Amino acid sequence: MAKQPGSNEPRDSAAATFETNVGAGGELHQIATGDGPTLTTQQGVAVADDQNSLRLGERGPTLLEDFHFREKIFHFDHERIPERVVHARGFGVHGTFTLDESLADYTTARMLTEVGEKTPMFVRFSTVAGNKGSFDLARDVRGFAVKFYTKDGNWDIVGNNIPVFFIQDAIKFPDLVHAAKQEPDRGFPQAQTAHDNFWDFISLTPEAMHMIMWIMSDRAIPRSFRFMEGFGVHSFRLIDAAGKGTYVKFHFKPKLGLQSVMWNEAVKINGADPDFHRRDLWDAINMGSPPAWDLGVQLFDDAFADSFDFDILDATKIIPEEQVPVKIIGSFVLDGLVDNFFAETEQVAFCTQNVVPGIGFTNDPLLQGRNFSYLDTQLKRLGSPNFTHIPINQPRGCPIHNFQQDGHMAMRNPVGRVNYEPNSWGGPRENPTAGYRHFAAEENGRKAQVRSPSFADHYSQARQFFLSQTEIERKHIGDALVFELSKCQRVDIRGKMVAHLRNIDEKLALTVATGLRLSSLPDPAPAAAAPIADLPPSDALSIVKRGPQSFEGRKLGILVSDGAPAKLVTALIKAVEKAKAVYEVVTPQIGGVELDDGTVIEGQQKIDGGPSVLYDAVAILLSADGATQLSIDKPAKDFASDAFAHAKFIGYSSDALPFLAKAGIAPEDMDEGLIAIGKPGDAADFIATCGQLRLWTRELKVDLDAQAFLEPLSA
Ligand code: HDE
Repeated sequence: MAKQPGSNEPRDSAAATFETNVGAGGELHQIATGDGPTLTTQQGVAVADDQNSLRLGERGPTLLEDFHFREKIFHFDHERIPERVVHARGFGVHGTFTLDESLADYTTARMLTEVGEKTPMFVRFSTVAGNKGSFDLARDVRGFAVKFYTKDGNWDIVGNNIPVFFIQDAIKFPDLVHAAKQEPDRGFPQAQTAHDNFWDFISLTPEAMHMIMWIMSDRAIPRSFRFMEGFGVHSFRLIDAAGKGTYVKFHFKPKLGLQSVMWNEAVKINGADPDFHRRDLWDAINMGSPPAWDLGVQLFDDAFADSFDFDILDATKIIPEEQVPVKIIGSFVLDGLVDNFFAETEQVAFCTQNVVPGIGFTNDPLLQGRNFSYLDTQLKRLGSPNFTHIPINQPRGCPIHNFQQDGHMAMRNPVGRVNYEPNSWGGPRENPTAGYRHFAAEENGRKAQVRSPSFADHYSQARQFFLSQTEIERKHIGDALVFELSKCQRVDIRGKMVAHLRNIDEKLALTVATGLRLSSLPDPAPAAAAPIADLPPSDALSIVKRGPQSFEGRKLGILVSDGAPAKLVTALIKAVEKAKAVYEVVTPQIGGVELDDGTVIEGQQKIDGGPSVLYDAVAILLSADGATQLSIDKPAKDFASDAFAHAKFIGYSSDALPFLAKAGIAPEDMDEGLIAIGKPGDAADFIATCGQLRLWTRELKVDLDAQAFLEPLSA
């Protein structure tokens, strides 16, 4: 049987035992003993007693003389470093990139030219708005930050799972982040944009409208880090040996396909398992099923840039894949868990300025601003310009030689007499051939605080994104807008947003206005540039159109009772494993159940701890008695009714039918997503159907908001 989720063994399992000794004065000394090295102070002094501080008399005051106690508490007091202002909650893992196709015609970067070259990397996934202790399934952008330890030095692509951004100029970033995070007077809401300040700022920032379509779409509630795309967002530049530049956009495409959850599901997952995304990745890597992505590039030149409808320096725009195809050049596997979360995930310092020879920047004003911000932020967080000496930040593929010295926590000072350059002694020298050369761009113009007119169109690609979605994805965007704006207390902010939506799609605007019960439809917001209404839709923008059609990497929850049919349970488990998926057995008590052939199967979750929102599909295999017993149990009934409401596929044994009816799935509600598993042979068919992931047609029947979507009020 394959390894199942949560089965990670502790890395060091030496057990401790306690011994109680009686001292000369009759006092008690309790000492933990066991295998393992001697406990020491930071100075290397062996510790005799780690249970009791030094005190005068058995019940007397604690003495300052106890250097071990003071060192231990002092160190503890200073354990925290400032969390990231944004992207505070993250999860990092190691991996390896392998190049399949050379970009030697465009760049000198060895990582992108030496076919077969394997480059170690570290990736940190994150949410943006929530604090470090917030939940994983916030509606939010996900950070997808990558550090490649290349032979030419460290190269960071500090990307997101959404290819555009809210703003066009870095000077607006503090305002955006202030508006999105907790409101300053009350310190809430946490990890959510559903509040007045965020929507106030957005309603006054038309350039955000394309990004708003993306974050109101299911992209912002991904099922797993493993099923997310990543994007470098900006146009970067590849530079060849002759100094010629080619524009490039970076894409990461998950081999397992795209998948998201539903909003109602996300809300419940956050309660059931706030660590849902990190646990998912931890489990997948631990079980030996590491996720992988293709690395792709969109390459284009000045001629394309000049002919494109939008400015390629504007980070609120994409270049549709249909216009410039994504060329896959290699892939990466993320298969290494960190040894220590703080040392690696917390201390990793990504900087957009970290590029290697052959890779350069463009004038994207967001990128230019980021190049300042990331270095600056690392000094604040890590406290020293020597943050590059921390192992996770050190280059691995190349030597480091320079005359930078001293500072807090310097681990790597130049040796010898010389610490300046040029010098007559020796030591590191510049290398005009291999050294980094900035792209020699021709620049001229007026020095002024301006925004180029080529950045003025804020609605056309928002519309293109919306119209590229399937019907159900469009509904979800409408639902999300109604949900978020319903949390705004100021009615005028709701109206201002609908005014923007009118420039994107009239039906969407009407749906949202209906969902909010606006008394009248506001006029469209004034547009700085007339929107282009007929940009062709792009299938690459839809999650559903890029769905995997396979259950691989997904998780089945199997609810069983005492007396459940053993043959069906066994067949189902086999089918899950064959599909390279995983399962968890959910039982009334964690100790498990006895199946009808007498075998005992352990539960991985007790019903209340394993609600169906944690699974991609569920099977409910009960005996007749089990069905009767569970019919009074609310968590068990929620298991079934939530799976139904979340449009999941549900397999069931015939004896489970009365239970389903009690859970609110009446005989007349039965649809093709409810699949009888009557004999072992049905199990494989059920799992094959689960590959469709959801039965979206059901959603329209179980959601009142669908009415506003199906029949919005007319203007
Ligand atoms: Fe960031 N961003 N950002 N950002 N960003 C940070 O750096 C910033 C932007 C992104 O896992 C900070 O180390 C500015 C776009 C990721 O450690 C900070 C602007 C994109 C991460 C910062 C942006 C990102 C950060 C906070 C506007 C997608 C997490 C802590 C110009 C392409 C990296 C830190 C990790 C983190 C500044 C906009 C992605 C404050 C000024 C666009 C994935 O430096």
